[in-house]
Amino acid sequence: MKNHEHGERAQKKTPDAAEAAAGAVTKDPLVIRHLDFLGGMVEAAGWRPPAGMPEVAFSGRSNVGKSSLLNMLVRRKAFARVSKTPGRTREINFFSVNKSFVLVDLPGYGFARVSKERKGEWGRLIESYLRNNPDLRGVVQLLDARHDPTAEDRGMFALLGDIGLPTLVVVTKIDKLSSRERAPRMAALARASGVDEDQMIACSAETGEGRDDLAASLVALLAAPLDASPDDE
Ligand SMILES: Nc1nc2c(ncn2[C@@H]2O[C@H](COP(=O)(O)OP(=O)(O)OP(=O)(O)O)[C@@H](O)[C@H]2O)c(=O)[nH]1
Ligand SMILES: [Mg+2]
Repeated sequence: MKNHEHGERAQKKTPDAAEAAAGAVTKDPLVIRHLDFLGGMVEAAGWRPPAGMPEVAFSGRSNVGKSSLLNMLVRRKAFARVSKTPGRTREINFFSVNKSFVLVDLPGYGFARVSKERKGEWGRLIESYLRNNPDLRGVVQLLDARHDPTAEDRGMFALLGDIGLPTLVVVTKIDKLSSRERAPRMAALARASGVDEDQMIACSAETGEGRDDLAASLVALLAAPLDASPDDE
């Protein structure tokens, strides 16, 4: 939790509904005004939306809760599809928000019942999307609160580090842990994935926990100046 100085102005605890709806005094770091499904990318050289808007991609194991997290973030029940069948999201899906940036739902990896060949295709699709993408500002990597990072999760962290992409870690399904289990699990996940604990955000698509923290971190990521190291070009 960050503590900002708010000066003398007392924060209203319960903004009235009409004002909040009008966006007048809302503290929502990301008010959703417009949403658009732009389309899906199915192969490395295939269709993708026209370049130009900054993108943030959501990555993680199949069933970790990517689509649910996206829905929570944009406050829609069924915007990104949620499935009870792991491995359902097979393409890279692009959603524009407020006509100003793009959220990207990557296909989940690590689904056991998928052939080696199919896994190879997904790996190539994801890697080719992540590399050499000047619009990509960062990646939100999801980890399930109940499970240790898998070899594929570690592979993804290594790839993100190699490309040099800013990475936020979201711990999903936090509602599945008791309050007593939380702190040690968060510490263990931070250690196992090699990130600082305060770079991690605990979220629940069930309760809505973490939504505003995630929204604020995304807004900050999108606003961050692009790294313009001279040896890049
Ligand atoms: N309790 C709980 N269940 C969740 C949460 N987030 C997702 N789920 C459930 O987990 C399952 C998978 O969620 P999805 O959002 O489809 O996961 P995904 O990562 O998009 O999966 P793929 O598209 O297959 O890669 C669904 O049954 C969701 O209802 C959460 O925060 N809490
Ligand atoms: Mg999905």
